[in-house]
Amino acid sequence: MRVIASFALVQTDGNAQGPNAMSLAEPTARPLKQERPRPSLAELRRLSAEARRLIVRAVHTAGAGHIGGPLSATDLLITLYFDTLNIDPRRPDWPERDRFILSKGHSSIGLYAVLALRGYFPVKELDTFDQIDSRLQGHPDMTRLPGLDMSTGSLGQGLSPGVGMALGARLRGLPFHTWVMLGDGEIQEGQVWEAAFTAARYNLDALTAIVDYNRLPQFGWPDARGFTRERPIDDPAAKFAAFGWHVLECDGHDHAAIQDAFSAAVAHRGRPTCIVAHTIKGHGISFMEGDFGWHAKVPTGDQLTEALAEIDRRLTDQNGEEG
Ligand SMILES: Cc1ncc(C[n+]2csc(CCOP(=O)(O)OP(=O)(O)O)c2C)c(N)n1
Ligand SMILES: [Mg+2]
Repeated sequence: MRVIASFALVQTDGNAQGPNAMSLAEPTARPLKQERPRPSLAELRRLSAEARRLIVRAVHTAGAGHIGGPLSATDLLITLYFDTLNIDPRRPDWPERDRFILSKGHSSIGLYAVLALRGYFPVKELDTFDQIDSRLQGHPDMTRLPGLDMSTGSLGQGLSPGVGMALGARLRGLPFHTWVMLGDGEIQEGQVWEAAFTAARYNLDALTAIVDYNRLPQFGWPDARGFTRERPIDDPAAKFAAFGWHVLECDGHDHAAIQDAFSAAVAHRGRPTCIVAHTIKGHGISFMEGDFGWHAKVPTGDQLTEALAEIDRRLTDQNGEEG
């Protein structure tokens, strides 16, 4: 797959050591990776395909749930949990673990599929998604499911606790990195920008925001003729840069490009990083791709069969191109 913008590094004049620098301990050392072999790109692609299968099945079984957003975030989540995060599924409360907040909490089934594949709970439990007594609620509930670092679902709120976690790590001298995934529709919420301002003010370089830039919210974007998909929120990269963040852009479906962006974010010193990941809503299933009608629609039995077949076909094609 093509890298959309291989590290269009947006330079800003952010004054990393300026007068607003927090008089706390120096930014902490980076975490040591857990002893675990790095997955190959083929393995990451296989895992993404498996996660997509689990997502469409779970939404079909539940008869409810969001689907387009989880599918646009799948490759980012797989790369995070299988390659980047310093975590131990057997110890979800390990104090030094990297933190992840799915601020676009409606994409919970995407996160649950990845957590299950990573060993936080049995894959079979995905069958309980969105049921009343399930640990896998429609929006992530950290009081029910170990492995979640924040409860989310009310859009706009996830970056603020991310800032708190990054500040907490610095105050306590803990070496973890905090990651927050935001939706592009979500960043219309003012609280996101209060948190963005604060993160830059305190030079929180152990904080990374990922914007899942699929250019679609729930209903498209309003205009004089009704709703349209033509006018996404423009240039989130420039907006985060203007707030003093270090900004990267990558193709959010190219695991190698994602790995590079994540490594560059962790390595960057002095400012928080925002990764604008260019994605496609509903990615992996042609009849869902780029259609806001699939924001939260349940596939019929026939559509499920078609979707699963296409996921398999695309994986075979990718492997063929590779081999
Ligand atoms: C405060 C708040 N307002 C409205 C909603 C309803 N809602 C859920 S998802 C969504 C659209 C989100 O779009 P985007 O952030 O682009 O997410 P994605 O495209 O990744 O699904 C809306 C309006 C909500 N969950 N929280
Ligand atoms: Mg969106």
